[in-house]
Amino acid sequence: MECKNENVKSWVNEVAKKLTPDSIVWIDGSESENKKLSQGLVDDGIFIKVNEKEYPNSYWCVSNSNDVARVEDKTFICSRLKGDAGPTNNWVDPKEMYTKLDSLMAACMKGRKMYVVPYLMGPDGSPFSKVGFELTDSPYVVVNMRVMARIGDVALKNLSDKSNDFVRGVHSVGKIDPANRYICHFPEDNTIISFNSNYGGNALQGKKCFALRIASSLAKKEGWLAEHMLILGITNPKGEKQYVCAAFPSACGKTNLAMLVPPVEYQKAGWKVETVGDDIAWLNFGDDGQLYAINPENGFFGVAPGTSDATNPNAMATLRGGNTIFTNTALDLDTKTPWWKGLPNMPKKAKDWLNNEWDPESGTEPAHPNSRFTTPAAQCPSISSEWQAPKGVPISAIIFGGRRARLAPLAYESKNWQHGTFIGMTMASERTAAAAGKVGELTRDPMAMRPFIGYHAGDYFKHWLDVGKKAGAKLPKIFHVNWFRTDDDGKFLWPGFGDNMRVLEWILGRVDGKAGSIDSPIGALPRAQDLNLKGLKLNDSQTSQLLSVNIADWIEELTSQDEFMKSIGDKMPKELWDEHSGLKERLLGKHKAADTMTQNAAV
Ligand code: GTP
Ligand code: SPV
Ligand code: MN
Repeated sequence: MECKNENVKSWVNEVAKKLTPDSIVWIDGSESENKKLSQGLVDDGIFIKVNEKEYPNSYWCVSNSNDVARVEDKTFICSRLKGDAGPTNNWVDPKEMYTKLDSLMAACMKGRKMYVVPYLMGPDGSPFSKVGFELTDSPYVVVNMRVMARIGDVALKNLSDKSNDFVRGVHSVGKIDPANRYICHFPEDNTIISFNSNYGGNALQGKKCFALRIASSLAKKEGWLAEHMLILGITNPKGEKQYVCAAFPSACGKTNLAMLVPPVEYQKAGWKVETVGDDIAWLNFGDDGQLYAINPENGFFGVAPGTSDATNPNAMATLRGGNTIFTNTALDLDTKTPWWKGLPNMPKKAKDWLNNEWDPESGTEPAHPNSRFTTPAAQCPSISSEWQAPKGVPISAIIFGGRRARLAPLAYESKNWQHGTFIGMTMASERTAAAAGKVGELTRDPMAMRPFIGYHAGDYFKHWLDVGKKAGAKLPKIFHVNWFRTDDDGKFLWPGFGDNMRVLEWILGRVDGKAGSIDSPIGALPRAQDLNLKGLKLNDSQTSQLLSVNIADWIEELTSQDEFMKSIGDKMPKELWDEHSGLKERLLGKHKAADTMTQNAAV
């Protein structure tokens, strides 16, 4: 299908004039085109075809060793006013950034092809879907985009000939030079330019650049939400189906929760879990006042380490379905299969993610902690029949959560939308390998969106509050969970993965008004008797640690919350300061009243 949109064509020519590729290749998204591109990557020694029996039509590759994760310090929101980017974003004046990039990128595609990738974020024909174009010199990006977004003709079909309503994206791998790496967003021009990275969220522009940063800014203007959330459907034994969204920071369990396999007793009782999305949700109000979520993506760009038949069999089955790209895992040279920690059968002979021969005796990890698989969502055995529903799925609950070794209990419920917004805004989590930086360090990560809010964070919080004030809105209940609380030896207290179903059951029980709870200063907590813990090897002390609120720790937390809220400045909404004061009062009241420092919900 030929692109007839003059706005697109003239822009493509303009970019080509500056970047001077040898040729321009329009991507149609076809099978044969994909075969050719993948074979080209094999011929260039970039892709290795893996074992056809284990993973049909799948490839293994490594990135440059300096290019293994998102780079938040090289990510910019270039709005005209600095105040519109706010304190959580790096900002450069758009004129200055365009000039800088023009000079850095001049003729950068010389000797290369420029691929024009038309892509659609969201289901074909959905009123909420949006079109983007990524002009890239990376065939790796093209074949990954084909899995992660709906590319080629389907995108052109969703753009009318005269429309100017599309995201303009330019990407060049340059020389993969970290010193001149730039991931730039121009929200006022619906434009993305990324340079000198070929990895994940830096290079696959549909994902974090468009579907979160640019989309969050559009969502603010248009009255909807673009969020770093999985979408999940749960059917109870009565056959009633409900959907929930959950926002966890990068590498904190979204893909795993989205593909949850309920414990056997739950399956026998008739519970069923289905996947709608594993990373991003676009939420729009329906005519009935409910929030409906679509998954703008078409595939999963999932964390490999820790993924196995024991933890996430649905992800493993998706990979075995083939058509998968493995980036920065190890490669078992005897079996020609990708390998990472968590999989059985440690290789005897393997290449590591640096493309070197790996010595199994060395004690080193052969896969990078942020190694990933790119795999089609449609192949997932748990994919919901509604995953491409044009109007989305109605959301009954929103769950926030992070990695907190000590502070946050297994689960708690907010009092209302405003309090829930406060709980999301005050989220914090220990840093993972998904972004450059020190792993393990506690970082404040409001709504799991700190790296992805495309405008002023204070305005973003206000937008959340405004969504809650919409006339006639039937809002989902808001919860917080923490799968990552540890004991004194640093071991996870909660078994996690499939057993997270037990917490989901409590959450749905709260939505239906059937499950019990006890009030605490931070929200309503499940008591041991409110959760189905049958079959778990948890002793009373472990259960009480999981379900308790340590008042002294929470009083300490107030200081860090306060610092973060102040860092947002005058735009931090007053309602959220009121919530903060309310929490403080409740905690200090408890502190005085209690004989013990710990409010133990388990007893
Ligand atoms: P991004 O793709 O970066 O946004 O990550 P994500 O939020 O989808 O995280 P993912 O589900 O890929 O999980 C990241 C890591 O956390 C993996 O190594 C998982 O094995 C581990 N993990 C996921 N769920 C749980 C859980 O319930 N308990 C424990 N202990 N670990 C978990
Ligand atoms: C994340 O970091 O949240 C991811 C991976 O989902 S990336 O696409 O690299 O952003
Ligand atoms: Mn993510």
